[in-house]
Amino acid sequence: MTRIAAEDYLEALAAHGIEHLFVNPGTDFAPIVEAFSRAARTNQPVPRPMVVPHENAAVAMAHGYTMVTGKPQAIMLHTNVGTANAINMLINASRDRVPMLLTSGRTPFTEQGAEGSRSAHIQWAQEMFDQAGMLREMVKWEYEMKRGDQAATVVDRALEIANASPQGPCYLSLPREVLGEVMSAAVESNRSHRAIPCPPEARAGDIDTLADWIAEAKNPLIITGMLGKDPRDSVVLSRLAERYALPVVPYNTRYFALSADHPMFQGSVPDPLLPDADLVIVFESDVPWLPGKIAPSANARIVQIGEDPLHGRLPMRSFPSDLTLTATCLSVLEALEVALAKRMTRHVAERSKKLGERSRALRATWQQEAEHAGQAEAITLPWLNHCLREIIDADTKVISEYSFRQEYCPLQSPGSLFALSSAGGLGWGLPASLGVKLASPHSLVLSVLGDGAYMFANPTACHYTAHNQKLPVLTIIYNNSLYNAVRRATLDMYSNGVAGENDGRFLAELPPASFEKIVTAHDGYGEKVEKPADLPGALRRAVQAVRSGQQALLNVICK
Ligand SMILES: Cc1ncc(C[n+]2csc(CCOP(=O)(O)OP(=O)(O)O)c2C)c(N)n1
Repeated sequence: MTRIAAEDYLEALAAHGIEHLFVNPGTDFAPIVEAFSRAARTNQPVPRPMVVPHENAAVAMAHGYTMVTGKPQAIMLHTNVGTANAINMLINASRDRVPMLLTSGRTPFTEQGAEGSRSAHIQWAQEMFDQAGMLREMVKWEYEMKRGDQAATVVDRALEIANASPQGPCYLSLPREVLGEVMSAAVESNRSHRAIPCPPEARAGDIDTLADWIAEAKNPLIITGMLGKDPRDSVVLSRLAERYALPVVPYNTRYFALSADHPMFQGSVPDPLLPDADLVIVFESDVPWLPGKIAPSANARIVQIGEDPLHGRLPMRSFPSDLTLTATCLSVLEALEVALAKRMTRHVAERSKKLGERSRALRATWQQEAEHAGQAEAITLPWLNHCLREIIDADTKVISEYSFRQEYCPLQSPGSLFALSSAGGLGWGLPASLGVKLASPHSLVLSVLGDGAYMFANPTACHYTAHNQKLPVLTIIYNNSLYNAVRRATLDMYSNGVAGENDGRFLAELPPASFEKIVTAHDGYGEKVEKPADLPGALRRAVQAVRSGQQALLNVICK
């Protein structure tokens, strides 16, 4: 049998360790279908294809999988229309630097005469002058495969760029004629001789400066954003924070940075500590505080650390920095441990006492809030989170689309928390939880989402995939019948305006729906919960369903 370029292409993906190709196919896929079929016949290693019936879900699944494994995955979508559907989740992955290979078919460029030329009406209207133009800003690199014999080298190039620091998505468009090109032999790749540059590490001199500043500081403060992407980050941070009494605020954290049980966990918002801090150390945070609301003291030393500490892909950002380190969190934390061990650190004992007391007081407040919430008429966020304590174990993975709060439900394990990208493209949590489950089949995987976020996720596509791919996840909807973030934004500007008279609810109200019924259409377990006292039992029943292999959803009606 003749060989086609799509076979080289799939084999190149497999050679890069890509285990899954999340696909949403179209008329452009014929050579890919043929190549998968041939591979199945010959037992040739290729990624496992998985049909996901919405493009955003496919990208978020890849995102979720990579957050757990660190390994980029590939997605293939249909021409411009399918690709357009995926851009919301691509923006999330791009801003949070999650490596992936996003690909789409390209409508055949020849109208007739070639193998793979146009054969359907849509193939004229689906052609664009610049298909990649709609997503170019959100990828590190993009290319259109021009010839069949490029199949291996374009994959090599895409993945070396996606994997190099700072990581991120790459895009490849795949014309049908090119994928279907008949090849005389398998194409060669020199990928084993193309070493990817190592992620950056800080210079020794900068580490010394930072260690000196920490040793002198009276009121240091650590703010983290993406720290914990490498789970080892949080292990070293935990040691360092305790040893040197360094308060930590994981602010809009995307990963588990520090347990809320740690005495140096000082809440999730920097505002109470920021004005008095004389040293602010920012680890991988695009927005370490909201400058319109709060600012560090003018005398404070500010340190910004990250693989791209200037966040060069953000058009505008002007946070101050007295020391800017282009380095991974882990390399800085490890180097600091060594450097600080050689220094006389002042103020540690007094700070340890002061912050320890503050942490105890905060934890008592959170506990009281939760207990109080348990007595209330309606379920609230503190109660929902507090009840999660009972079902979460060291191996549980929590996906948060804003609604999870460690304050009420401390986690303990590095790699146990994954939260929505700083870009805030809603509809991510549920499909990301499917990717996380795919990567960690033995863990309890639960997502906590708003009712708005749930609907953005194309729930039917996600529940359908959970069922068909045997990915039993637990979805918990914090259902306040509201776009509360929209309401808050209205009140921020117009609490004294006419909109404020209606509590900012205009355009933000979401009439309630029985979301628990949707999951049952996909053989899932669904329950609506309305009373605080009913929540623990409902969670237990849902976990039981999940443990028995059934996806589950709780529609938690909240105030
Ligand atoms: C794809 C997308 N569309 C719109 C928005 C704007 N937006 C931000 S928050 C929000 C409301 C979210 O509602 P919900 O998930 O119920 O959470 P709540 O704000 O009520 O806590 C919306 C619509 C967005 N971030 N992403």
